Amino acid sequence: MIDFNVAALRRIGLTHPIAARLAEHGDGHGLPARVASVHRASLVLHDGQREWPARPHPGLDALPAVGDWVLYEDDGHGGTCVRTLVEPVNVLARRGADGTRQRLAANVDTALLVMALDGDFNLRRLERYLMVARASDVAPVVVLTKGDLVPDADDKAAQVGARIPVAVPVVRVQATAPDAAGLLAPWLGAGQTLVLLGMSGVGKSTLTNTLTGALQDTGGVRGGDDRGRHTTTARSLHLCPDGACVIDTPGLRSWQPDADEEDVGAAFEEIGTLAARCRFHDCTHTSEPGCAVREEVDPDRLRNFHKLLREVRHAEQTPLDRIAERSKWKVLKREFKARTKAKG
Ligand SMILES: Nc1nc2c(ncn2[C@@H]2O[C@H](COP(=O)(O)OP(=O)(O)OP(=O)(O)O)[C@@H](O)[C@H]2O)c(=O)[nH]1
Ligand SMILES: [Mg+2]
Ligand SMILES: [Zn+2]
Repeated sequence: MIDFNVAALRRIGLTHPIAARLAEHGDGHGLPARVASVHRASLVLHDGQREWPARPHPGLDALPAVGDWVLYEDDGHGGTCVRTLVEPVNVLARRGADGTRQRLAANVDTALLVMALDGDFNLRRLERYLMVARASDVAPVVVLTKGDLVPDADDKAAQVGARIPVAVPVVRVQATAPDAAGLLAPWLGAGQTLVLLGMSGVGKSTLTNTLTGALQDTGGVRGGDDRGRHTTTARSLHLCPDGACVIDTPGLRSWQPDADEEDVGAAFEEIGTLAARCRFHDCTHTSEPGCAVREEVDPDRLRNFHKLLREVRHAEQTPLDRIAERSKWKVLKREFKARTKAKG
């Protein structure tokens, strides 16, 4: 069995399931560490005592993400090589434009979904983030920042409360103010791992600095609009004084969810429940009479539900399915053309 310093690894978020998985790698090859940051193809590891660079072995199935647990070895040239990726408890991921899965962060307990109450405010996007957290089995907490900058902060916060499931906690912070740590204390217990997700400029790095004492760059916001400048360029893990780990991430420009229909259903649970009261058992909640969903659910939320459902159905198709579908369309189009020609 691998010999490891449990006390030091706890400091960087070692949990029981991960300790058990580390113990299973009993062949004595490699020492455990956590991925503290990822820069293109190079990694920074942390073992609870020190941080140092490493490179992933080309034979790894997937490039480790920040938060992953790995086993490392000396590469024989004075460097460190990561040969084993310990199976994570959960992974936050997204799909690239080509359908490939990109791992964003692993072994996370809580996702702080950060949204600013200024121009960044967007309930549909928040619903999308909530669905991804749900799909990855990560507990979401909505964090609303920049309330100090706008006159209608209370009104917007109330809209959030009215729109998302009551079970999801919503916390309002000023990311620069020290009391942010107190407001988020329920999720900052020792050994907890949190990830901050949200658009560029909403205050993720500012909040990371406030919670951990880190000195990460934070951005000014471009004049004219409220969009950030993409100040943060890599995902990185930081330690809080009370023992939690916080992963800061760059703002996501687009987030194609790595989710399926079931995840959408789970994130919009009340729609499934209400559907039992629709007049038609196969009601699509679009135009049918006697639809209980349309009666109860915010119309914009329902539109977003349908949109996300379409998206995941599309993403679920493998590239081969897509090719088959495209050629089917081509055939139909050709037939259609032939028919209109025949008519004319
Ligand atoms: N007044 C006020 N300013 C804030 C708040 N949160 C963040 N800011 C400011 O907003 C700007 C952007 O904050 P960052 O922390 O860099 O944003 P980010 O989410 O890390 O952005 P990216 O790294 O680009 O993804 C900085 O100038 C912060 O000082 C807040 O709650 N109130
Ligand atoms: Mg940042
Ligand atoms: Zn219906």
